[in-house]
Amino acid sequence: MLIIGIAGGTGSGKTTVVNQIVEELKNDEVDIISQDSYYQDTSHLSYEDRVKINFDHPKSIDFDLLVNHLKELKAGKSIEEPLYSFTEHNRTGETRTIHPRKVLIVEGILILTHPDIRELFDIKIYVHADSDERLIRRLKRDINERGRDLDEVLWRYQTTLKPMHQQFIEPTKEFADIIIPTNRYNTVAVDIVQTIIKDRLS
Ligand code: UZR
Ligand code: MG
Repeated sequence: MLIIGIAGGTGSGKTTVVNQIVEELKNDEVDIISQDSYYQDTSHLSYEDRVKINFDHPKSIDFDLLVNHLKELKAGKSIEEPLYSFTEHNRTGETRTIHPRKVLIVEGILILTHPDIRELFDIKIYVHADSDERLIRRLKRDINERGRDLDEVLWRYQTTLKPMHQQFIEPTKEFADIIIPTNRYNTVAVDIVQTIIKDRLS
């Protein structure tokens, strides 16, 4: 199994890159695991306390569970991925069965911060977009898809997203094998990744 880790700040275009990579593969050849599914279980907290969690800090992620799951998959076993609710800021209690595949993609802002997880990746990718581009995309997404307002998004960006990005996310660029720029539409970088995948699979 080939495990590809894809990191990059919020709004950097990780989802787009993942979709482009997956496009060339058959459904039963690939699966995608999102870091979002591995936020810590916060069932013991009230909703008011869960909202205050810093979701951009590495300690908000249950890396132990993610490491275990990746090891199980590598050993040819299936796992139960916890499903997460962004409105409840908690696990839903439901899971999705993930079977071992030829290619597994793991994506998330903090995915390259953890040494054990980096070890498990065969290819490490960092998706880069300028911070103004990322803020524009984040604003549009949170307002259009997550029901937040302008002031709230900007406040979160300045007080949490930007400092956490600078402290924890941006520094992981040095661990990347490939850095994909997404300020503009880019097909060459994805072509290169697809070539590597085909080469490894054949
Ligand atoms: P991407 N996030 C939420 O908004 N709510 C949650 O319950 C859990 C996470 C956000 C998180 C982070 N920060 O910036 C973003 N906040 O999801 C990462 N606040 O997702 O890489 O798709 O932007
Ligand atoms: Mg995303």
